[in-house]
Amino acid sequence: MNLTLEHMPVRMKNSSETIKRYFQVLLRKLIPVRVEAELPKGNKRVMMFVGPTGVGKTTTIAKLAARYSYIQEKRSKVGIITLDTYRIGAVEQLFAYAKMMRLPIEDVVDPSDFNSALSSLGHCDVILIDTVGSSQYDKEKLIKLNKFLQNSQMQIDVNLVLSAGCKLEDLKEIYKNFSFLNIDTLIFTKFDETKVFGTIFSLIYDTDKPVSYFSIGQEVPDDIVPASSDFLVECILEGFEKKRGKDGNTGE
Ligand SMILES: Nc1nc2c(ncn2[C@@H]2O[C@H](COP(=O)(O)OP(=O)(O)OP(=O)(O)O)[C@@H](O)[C@H]2O)c(=O)[nH]1
Ligand SMILES: [Mg+2]
Repeated sequence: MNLTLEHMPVRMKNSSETIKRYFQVLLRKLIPVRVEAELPKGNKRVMMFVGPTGVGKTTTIAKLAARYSYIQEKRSKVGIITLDTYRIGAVEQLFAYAKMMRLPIEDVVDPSDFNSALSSLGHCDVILIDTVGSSQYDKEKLIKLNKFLQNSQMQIDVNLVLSAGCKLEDLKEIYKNFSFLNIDTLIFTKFDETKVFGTIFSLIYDTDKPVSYFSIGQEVPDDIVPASSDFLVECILEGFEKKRGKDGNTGE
């Protein structure tokens, strides 16, 4: 951007509005976005959420479960599966959300039981699968996760969940080490905890993986927006806080 500014005609450089518009037009075309209405592989949405610890996988699932089953005009039958049976309290977190929303939920410990859980939610249009958070360097956990995917009789859409505040070097390492799971789309969380959005932009641009959602706070179900390049570019140019003030908090 600095280089572009240097070479810009003086007449353009004098107007901050013109500069902003110039970069908006330029940047918005550079990153791939997955439109929400587009169904992932297969006829249903069977979405698995993977990623490092504490990035907001479970919270994102709770938001999307509400979004797909109650908020969107076209209401879908939603079911939930959790593979995060490893830690004390993890299953209860998602069971509590499912109970509140009256949605069916299954927990699966062993990869060989995964298909029967998928079958028992066969009547659902959308199945959201939570997984245990894993360091990108914890090979054992990642291999176990892959066993679930390999055992599955259904096509699974793999969503890599990443925190917006993470350093670019770490984001790249996380992407690299999770990519053997065949990532379909990226989700970024914690927009409210950073002021720097160029890192996210760079990762989406470098990996050329479409981004599908942005999580913009802790509130379930409100703090999630379908990704758009306009929204991200505006966060880069103006910051998230300012945007929140201007448009309410959705940016939609
Ligand atoms: N500020 C902010 N907090 C968030 C956002 N999304 C999730 N959180 C919070 O981050 C914390 C961790 O969220 P979880 O959904 O449990 O994260 P997780 O990825 O499932 O964590 P593990 O299962 O432990 O790997 C909770 O306190 C959430 O409320 C967000 O967009 N912004
Ligand atoms: Mg979790």
